[in-house]
Amino acid sequence: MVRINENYDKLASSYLFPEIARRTKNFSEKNSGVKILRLGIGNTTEPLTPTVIKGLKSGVEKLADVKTYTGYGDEQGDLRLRKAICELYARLGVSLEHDEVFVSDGAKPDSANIQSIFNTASVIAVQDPAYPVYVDSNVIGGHTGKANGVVYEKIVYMPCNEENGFFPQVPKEKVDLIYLCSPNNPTGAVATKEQLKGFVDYATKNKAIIIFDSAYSSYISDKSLPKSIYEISGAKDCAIEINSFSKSAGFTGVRLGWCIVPKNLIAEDAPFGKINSLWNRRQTTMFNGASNIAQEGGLAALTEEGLQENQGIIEYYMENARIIHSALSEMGLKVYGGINAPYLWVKTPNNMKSWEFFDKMLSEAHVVITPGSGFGPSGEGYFRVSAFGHRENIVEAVNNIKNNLKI
Ligand code: PL4
Repeated sequence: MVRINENYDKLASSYLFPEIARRTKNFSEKNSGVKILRLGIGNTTEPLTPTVIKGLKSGVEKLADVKTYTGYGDEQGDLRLRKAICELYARLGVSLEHDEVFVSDGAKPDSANIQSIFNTASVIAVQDPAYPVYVDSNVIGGHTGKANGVVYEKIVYMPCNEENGFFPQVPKEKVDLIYLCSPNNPTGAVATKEQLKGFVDYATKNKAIIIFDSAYSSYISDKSLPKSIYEISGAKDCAIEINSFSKSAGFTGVRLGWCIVPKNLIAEDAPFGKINSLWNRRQTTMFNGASNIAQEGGLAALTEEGLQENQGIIEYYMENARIIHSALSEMGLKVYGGINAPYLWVKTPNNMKSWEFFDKMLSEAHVVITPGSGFGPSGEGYFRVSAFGHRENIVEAVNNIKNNLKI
């Protein structure tokens, strides 16, 4: 008799974002005609830039001609794109080889799948709060024990709170796989070089590996802050980095990302090159390469013109962040993030529970936010506001909050 993967039954709750969608739909059905403004999911709204559109179109046109048509490409990605990604890192002073770059269909699948190349006995550490994919994928992959209330056995939660500026201390115990995200979803905090160095030193000492999610690195404007963990010396020996075109170039629907797996990485039973070859084996077996059209768009996004145009869109979203930041602060709320990141992390008024506040915000201001507790136990009592959105919707949402939210 066939049996299911019982790890799915360990999952403590439904995936955060569909749950938000379910509650919003429910409200909408009961309040027809009410305009709902969505600052919940971090979803891009502004059109792709002319250079990117030109790149995508050239990808389509190549497919229309027998001389330039391509079918399956390399599972690891188009060599031109892998080299362009290496050049992007070279601007940060980071030297990578193209076979350390794996092009993918986004940071979410990579951050969910990467656990599969590590032993199920590995002890996982996550920032708390964190993008829920890290925890849920490890639950499904059998790396955790069962849920104990809102936490899972065998996961080490590294609290990120006001006291530590929303960046954790290195774990006291020995852990094997450490997920870090900077700029952080959901808190908007950005790790300094010194903070990352602490984790690189810990990983080196404990033969641990850091999974560094830098999906929002292009939102860092403070030049002293690292955009890649490889800016820290020693990181190529102990860190995998995941990034994406979703937030840097508006590819949330186009789908394109990458994962850097340095050959230098080692594990207890994996000498030089082995972890890189395991990820290569995983990808060649379970992934058939990113869309060739999307990759032409990605190549265009990484040209000088593409980068410059997208910088304009990033600044547009960051102006949204400033508008939200100043409005919520003026209301007396405690607002964090939103300076080098497109998310604002806000303390709920009167210590309200996150989901309770979600319902209040929706019913009084008709604005969808993301409840902090959906990102982990330390997120309780906070909510996240996304700065992605058309300016007029952001302004309308902020006015609704100022005029109608009773706090
Ligand atoms: C909604 C830290 C958003 N349905 O688009 P990708 O796959 O290249 O990147 C996904 C991703 C990866 N890493 C981090 C992220 O924050 C995200 C996107 N997160 C959010 O609102 O938190 C979109 C979420 C999507 C989901 O379920 O993940």
